[in-house]
Amino acid sequence: MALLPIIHYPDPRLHTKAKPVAKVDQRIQQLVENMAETMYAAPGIGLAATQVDVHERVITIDVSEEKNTLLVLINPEITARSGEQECEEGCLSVPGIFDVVKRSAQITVTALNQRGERFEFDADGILAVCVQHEVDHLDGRVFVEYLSLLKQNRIKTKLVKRARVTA
Ligand code: K1U
Ligand code: ZN
Repeated sequence: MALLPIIHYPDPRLHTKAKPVAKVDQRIQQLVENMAETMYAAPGIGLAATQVDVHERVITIDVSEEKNTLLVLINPEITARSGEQECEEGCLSVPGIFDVVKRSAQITVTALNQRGERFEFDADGILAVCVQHEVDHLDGRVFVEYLSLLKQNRIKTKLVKRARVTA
């Protein structure tokens, strides 16, 4: 297992649209293991492959208190949405920035698991928020893009300055 470096906003690689996984093989299983280790170490409740500069449609999520319920989504599709909810979000690619985003309240998701088997589930609450946030990453979208342009520019300036100081 290995910890993977996480790309930080405003790195343009975060805007790459990830390609579907053609085959869930040993390489993808290794990627899933490394992503899970990276997510737990961060710590985070989700991670999309885009954030570790792998542009394939793979997500890891664990919203459990005990951090013992890993959810792996390969080629996820949100097939139904209803309602609205507002939730404060953070992002491992936008460290130290938290803001409220409006998203669907209930979703239905279909995906492959780490064995390549298709499954479907309904989600609400923080799980629904996290799935939508991570699928956005696979589509090259970062949560700050839901905020005003003024806020986006302030966040960009702050993170670029911080990156210069820590370089
Ligand atoms: O995709 C990511 O960058 C991970 C992100 C997921 C997320 C958080 C909140 C709302 C929507 C999506 C994070 O995990 S940020 C860190 C975080 O929220 C957290 C970390 C430790 C414990 C609890 C939460
Ligand atoms: Zn994120």
